[in-house]
Amino acid sequence: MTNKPPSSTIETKPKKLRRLIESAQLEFILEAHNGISARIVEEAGFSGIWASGLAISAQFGVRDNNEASWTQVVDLLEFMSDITSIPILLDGDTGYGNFNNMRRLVRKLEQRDIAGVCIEDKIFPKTNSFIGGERQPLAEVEEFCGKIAAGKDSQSNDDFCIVARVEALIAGWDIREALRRAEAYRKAGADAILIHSKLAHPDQIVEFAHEWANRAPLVIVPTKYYSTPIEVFRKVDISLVIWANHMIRSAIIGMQKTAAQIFQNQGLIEIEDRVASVDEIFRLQGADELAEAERRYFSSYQPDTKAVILAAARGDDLGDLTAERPKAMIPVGGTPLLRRLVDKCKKRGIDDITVVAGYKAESIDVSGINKVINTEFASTGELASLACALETFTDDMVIMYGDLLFRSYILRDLIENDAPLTIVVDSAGEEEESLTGAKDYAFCSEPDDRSMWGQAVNLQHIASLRLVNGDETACGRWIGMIRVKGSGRQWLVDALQTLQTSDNFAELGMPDLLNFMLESGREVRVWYIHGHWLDVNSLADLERAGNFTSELDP
Ligand code: SPV
Ligand code: MG
Repeated sequence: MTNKPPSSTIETKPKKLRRLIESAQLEFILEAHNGISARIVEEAGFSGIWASGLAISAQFGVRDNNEASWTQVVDLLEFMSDITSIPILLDGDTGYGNFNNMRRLVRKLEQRDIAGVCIEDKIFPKTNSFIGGERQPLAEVEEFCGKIAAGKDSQSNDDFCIVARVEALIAGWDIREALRRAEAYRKAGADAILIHSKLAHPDQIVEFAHEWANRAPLVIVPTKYYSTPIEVFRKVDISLVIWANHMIRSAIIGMQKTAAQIFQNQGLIEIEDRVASVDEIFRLQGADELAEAERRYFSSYQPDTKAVILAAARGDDLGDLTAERPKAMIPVGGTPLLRRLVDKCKKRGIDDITVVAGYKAESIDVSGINKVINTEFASTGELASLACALETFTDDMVIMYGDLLFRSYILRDLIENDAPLTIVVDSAGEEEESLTGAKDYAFCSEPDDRSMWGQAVNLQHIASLRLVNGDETACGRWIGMIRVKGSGRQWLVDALQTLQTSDNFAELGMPDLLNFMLESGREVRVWYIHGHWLDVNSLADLERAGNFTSELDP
């Protein structure tokens, strides 16, 4: 499905079918009746597909009497052909009419990249050969020869194959009549002869093949003489065996069992392990290829970013407001902070959101999240909460505090960063700052040069004081957002696991994690912003938050 070789090196489907039919060894093709069964046949290793009239009509739920129109059949074939690279030989019944209908059929099949068609010498509308075969009249030999010739004359690819199917033995005629017809059809241009028999043993086929003596490739359908060893067919130089209906028959048994069991049990527990997983369906449909293509072609594609939100803290400075809920659940402008945060994530295509809850975890009833709980929230800090989400870490995620309010572009721009670790630093001055609460000052390799977009700046450390050593000044505040990409995940996991073994792990916060990684030689990128966010640590912050939400983007 991906990375197609240059068209000049591809063997066409008609050529592949011709090779199968004309090869010196016995070949096999298997029935399929829709896109997914065709894919399964190819995956099993078959070199060709029989688009069976019986199976296709059955999957439509109609009889094998030309009840499905030929255009309905051709439409279905298109799905089968699109999802496979092996050739499809259509069971074209009688050609759906006279020579003229046959001409149009061949042209339409070639347009769908169908490799060949088999037509049988009966009268439209036909009946399946195993239903009262003797009562079915055969076509006039001359008329059928005209149909073959018309088909051959209208094909544009020389390799397109027309197989002429002799129904004389099915209709109760003898070998002589079958041979007479086969020879006429060969002379009319048929690429191969399908000789059909409904006996439980292969005697008619063997006798026919002896008499035929390889004048043209022979094709057989051993549905009724299924117990015949393959060697028998080889010995009489059969070219192609069609296993004509076994995919639809196995599907029917599978579906009947499943339906009965689910009906009886009124539940799925017994059936789950006996049916294909939905992931297997996605695989067969080629979901991976689409995901790849989206990355390549779809400009508004959002990568599979996930989010981890830390919301275990009560928010002690908020007094009674957090008596019954953590601060992440405090409403701002009528909507809890966490709801706003989750909505922001979803708006950016981040749907896989893990929230680490702790204090009053049960009050976090925001839909669209996976909740994990830090049961030790009362005696531990941010890193212990983050460690609770360790299992959910991926190569593409964002970690955030649960009390953040920010303009949407901040998250959008952060996600665009492909460095292993990127943090958002607000370079705005004191006027933008929270009035209380811990401030995580970021000391960076360069101050924010606001004239440059996306300058490469690294974090040097995070501290709770703006000034250190009397002269070193922070370049801004870390807002509590980290972007993790690719190897950044492993850096994070390694650091967390190492810190987990230290005695003071319970006291550690996110700045300690960042500083530890920096000390271990990891590079942490800085993405500067200038205002447009706040966090909620106090009643004063909450008041500002109320004002801020009215400025927020919709
Ligand atoms: C079919 O598969 O539809 C065939 C083969 O025509 S048989 O059913 O054996 O006639
Ligand atoms: Mg048929």
